[in-house]
Amino acid sequence: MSVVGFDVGFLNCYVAVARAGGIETVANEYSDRCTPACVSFGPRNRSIGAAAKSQVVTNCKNTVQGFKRFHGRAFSDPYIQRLKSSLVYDLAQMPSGTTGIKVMYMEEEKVFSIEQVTAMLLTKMKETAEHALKKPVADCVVSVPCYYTDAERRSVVDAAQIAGLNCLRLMNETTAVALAYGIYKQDLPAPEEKPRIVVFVDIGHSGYQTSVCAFNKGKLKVLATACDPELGGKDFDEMLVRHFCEEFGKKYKLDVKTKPRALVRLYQECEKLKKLMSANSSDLPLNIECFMNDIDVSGKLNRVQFEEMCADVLGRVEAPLHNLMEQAKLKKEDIYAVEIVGGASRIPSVKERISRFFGKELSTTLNADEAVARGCALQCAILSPAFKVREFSTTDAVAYPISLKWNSAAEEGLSDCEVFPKNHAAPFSKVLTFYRREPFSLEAYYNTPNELPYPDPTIGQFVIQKVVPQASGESSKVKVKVRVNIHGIFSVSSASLVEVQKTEEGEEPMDTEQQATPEKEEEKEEETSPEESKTEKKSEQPPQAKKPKVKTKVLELPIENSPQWELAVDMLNLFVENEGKMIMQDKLEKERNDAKNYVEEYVYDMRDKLHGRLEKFVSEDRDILSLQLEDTENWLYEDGEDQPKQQYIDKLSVLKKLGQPIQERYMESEERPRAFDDMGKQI
Ligand code: ATP
Ligand code: K
Ligand code: MG
Repeated sequence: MSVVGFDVGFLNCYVAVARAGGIETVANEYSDRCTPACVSFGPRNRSIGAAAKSQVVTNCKNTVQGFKRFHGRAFSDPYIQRLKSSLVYDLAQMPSGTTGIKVMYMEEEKVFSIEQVTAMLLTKMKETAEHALKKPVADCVVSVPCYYTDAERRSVVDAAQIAGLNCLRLMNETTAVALAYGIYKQDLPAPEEKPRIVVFVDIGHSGYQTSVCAFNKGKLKVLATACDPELGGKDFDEMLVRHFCEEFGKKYKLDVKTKPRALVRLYQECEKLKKLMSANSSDLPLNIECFMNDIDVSGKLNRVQFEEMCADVLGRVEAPLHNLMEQAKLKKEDIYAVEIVGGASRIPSVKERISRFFGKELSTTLNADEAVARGCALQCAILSPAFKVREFSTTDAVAYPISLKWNSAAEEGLSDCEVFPKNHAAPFSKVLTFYRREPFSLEAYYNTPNELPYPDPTIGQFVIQKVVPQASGESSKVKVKVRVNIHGIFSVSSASLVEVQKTEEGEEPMDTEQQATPEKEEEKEEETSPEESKTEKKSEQPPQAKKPKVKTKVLELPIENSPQWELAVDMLNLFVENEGKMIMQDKLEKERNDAKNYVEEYVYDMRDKLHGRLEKFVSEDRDILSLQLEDTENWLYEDGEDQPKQQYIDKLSVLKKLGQPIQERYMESEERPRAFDDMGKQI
């Protein structure tokens, strides 16, 4: 059992693990706790994370970044089509209609689904966790933005599965932050007291998320969320890039947009400049050597100018805050604290606006970069039976209201019903009762299309199969359980038909309600009958002297599930298999490179020693070895540049065979005086 939290950011990813000492954010192989959300494809292998980031400029067409927003989206989505033109790498349509990424990998053109690309990133993060914990990792909690829809969430769950992970919960990023805040607080109000109300703000690279939560001892409840999925650090970078493109156009007559490499470099430099600007208000330089057409470029900017050019972006900071307070029906005086996290929350003018809105100082008690990952690891620890952690229950909120529509048996038309209003507690199950004679279908959809980041509000189709009338010919009572599960995903989780049987007088009726499937501890359940008023009333028993007792039997009904943009099982299995192959390929390539490096190291090391401490111990074999070393060096730069691993192993053993006797002679002479010393002591 592993306890791991993954913050899969748009730009930066973090891995937190639970160990005996508590929750810890762990570093990758470069001793960096931040792993860039970047995957690069090469002729022999993939590079992921920091190694990929270093290829953003040199291998720009095959290095993918910023793919978090492609989850659960059709390729034809206008949003994707708009983005496509601004990307350095290529997008393509998957056979299912979703978005894929087109790159050259292993010297072939390949299209990878977004689930595969995120799985690659998760593979890297999994390795980082495994390295830290020194054991295999499977169980984990993965973060997603709180504004993610069902299709996006399902896509991330699939990505985790492709990477061989068992995602115990997809956790909303702001909720993870709230958990990281609340679990250590010793002074929360008692359960029956008025809760402590805290606002959380996370501004990352791509998105702006806010939530307001109620805390009592041992629990937190998300009251409302409000977001701008398109406001983050990247929008500030965009403004800077636009500014310098214009300036360099005038000053140097360069059309930057025509050269992807130059553009990528400009983005990098602008991001650096933006960060520097958070700490300095004076003029700051931006210099890039050999930027385009061998021209060095330079410019400068100060914070006042920066804020001026970002006025529109900054103007969007307040709207979600208004929205949040309105939904929660709270006044500013009700807010105990405003906690901010996310890289872009460091921009002074962003902080200023949030602070002004609430009329209070902002709190930065949480680690702005690591809070999400830490919250996820805490949640994983709570869910894991193997780990003892303080009890803390987290109730999340439904982001978009969910409705069902169906063909009404009674009215010969479409009926609908909102099953989960906005901000309804989640996870949560509801049992709906229908009266039917035949199979019927339910369509789930988001009923506020304007709020969605999508053109299509469909969640999915669910067909309740094998429904038959009662023996008497009347409609059967069908109980349908719908739920928003622990990942925040809607589903029709079960359906059953209640069969009524008349029985002998005196026999005890069976208690059918007991057969309802037990729910998880945290999941609440509610029973409603959306059709009650519209459908036939339950047949009333005629007044009789002797009432026959009624026995009921519950039959489970099969459900055909077709969630929107679901990855087909055979595709998922294929992706799992392919990820395994690519991991193996990367491993083999690493071993091959290591073998080559060992040869190279031996050549340089031995040559040094032949002129140093080994000099006295070489005889006629010196020339042979020297010659071999030189030959090998030349070979490494020519034919030996790119050979199978075994070739390098063979080369190394040839060299070692020559070097070994010399080294032995040296060792012997080193040992000899020591041996005499030891004898001396013994006497
Ligand atoms: P998202 O949450 O949208 O998925 P993310 O989690 O990858 O994205 P973060 O790591 O929270 O994003 O933030 C990255 C952003 O914060 C980048 O735009 C980065 O330039 C910006 N940033 C980081 N430090 C500073 C700073 N000191 N001043 C200004 N911006 C900063
Ligand atoms: K992050
Ligand atoms: Mg983030």
